[in-house]
Amino acid sequence: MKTALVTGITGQDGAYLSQLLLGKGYEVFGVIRRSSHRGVEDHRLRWLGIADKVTLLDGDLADLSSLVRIVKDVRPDEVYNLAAQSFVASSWRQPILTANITAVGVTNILEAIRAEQPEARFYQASSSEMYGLIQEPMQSEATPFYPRSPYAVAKLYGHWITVNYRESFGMHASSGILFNHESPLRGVEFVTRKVTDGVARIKLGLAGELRLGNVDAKRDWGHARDYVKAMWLMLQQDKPDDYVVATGRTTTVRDMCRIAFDHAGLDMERHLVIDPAFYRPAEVDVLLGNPAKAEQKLGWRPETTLEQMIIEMVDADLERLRRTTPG
Ligand code: NDP
Ligand code: GDR
Repeated sequence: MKTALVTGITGQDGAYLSQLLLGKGYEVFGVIRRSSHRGVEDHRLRWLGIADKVTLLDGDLADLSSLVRIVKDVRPDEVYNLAAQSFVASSWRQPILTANITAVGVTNILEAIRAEQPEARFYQASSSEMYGLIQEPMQSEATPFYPRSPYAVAKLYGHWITVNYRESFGMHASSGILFNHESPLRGVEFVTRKVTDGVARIKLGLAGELRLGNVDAKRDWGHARDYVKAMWLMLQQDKPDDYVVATGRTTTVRDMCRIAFDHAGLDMERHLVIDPAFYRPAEVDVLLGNPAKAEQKLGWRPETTLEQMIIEMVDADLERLRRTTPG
């Protein structure tokens, strides 16, 4: 039986990845912060019915000693580093925390592996946000980076330290440059889930409007359930490498939003309010990934369309609100 260690196991990707690994017969361990409210924070694992099938261990990406102890105890075959301060908008308000976790935290987990289990295979959750002010219409592994937020700057450090440990120490360290991926387990602060939750609330008479920022921004959106498969595939390769994971289709926030309103039978123009409070100090206007390398080398392909995903998310939010709203 193979053993996997997942940081960020209480997040969206951590939950889907754990489900995938358990299905493949792995023993799964996760790092959980003391500050996480376990009952609440493991709700994603419960939602997938796997909360009692994984082992959660106290640790923090900012605390090297906790990571050394965990790697020593677990002796993982594979380590997936998904933990981060992952919300771009918060990174301007908490730039130093973002750097400590999303950037330096990557070196902490790499050092723990190097010290205790150097043969473990390592996955780093890199991001399309690293492209930022891109110069090319489609971004691939060869596209230069130009980060536009403290989050993206921190992810760029995490990306390059992963490449550096691979080249310096011969570690099996791979980096997935993942474009936006969503699901019913997405945090409600991110735009797709904010939209599907908001549309469900309007449909049920719990809210009258949905306030968004820049609806002209374009993103390449896929489903998290599909994207965690690419993470696993990267660690099954003989050689570590970096891969773009994307759908190859980009859509405005406005058009994504329209899918949700249409599915609920609501008129978007009556409920959508543009609120400058949600504008960012610097924006990434458009992202569009070229997943050709992942398709050729990993045999990976996205399986869910944007329409299918948004409909799944609206239905899940309707179901959740009907269940939890009194009366
Ligand atoms: P989430 O925000 O849903 O999850 C983040 C996880 O990190 C949570 O489990 C959180 O724990 C944990 N975490 C935060 N700070 C610490 C810390 N100091 N020590 C230990 N754990 C910590 O993110 P996603 O699942 O969406 O994303 C997973 C990774 O992929 C992130 O690194 C993200 O930046 C990156 N990424 C995501 C993309 C996407 O579209 N989803 C695209 C590209 C990259 P807690 O529950 O305690 O808050
Ligand atoms: P992003 O995701 O910043 O791309 O980072 P998010 O869903 O937050 O924003 C996407 C785009 O929508 C615009 N937008 C709004 N965003 C939010 N959150 N709320 C709003 O009200 C709103 N209105 C418009 C944003 O300006 C932006 O252009 C996500 C995270 O998961 C990162 O961790 C990950 O690395 C990247 O995706 C790839």
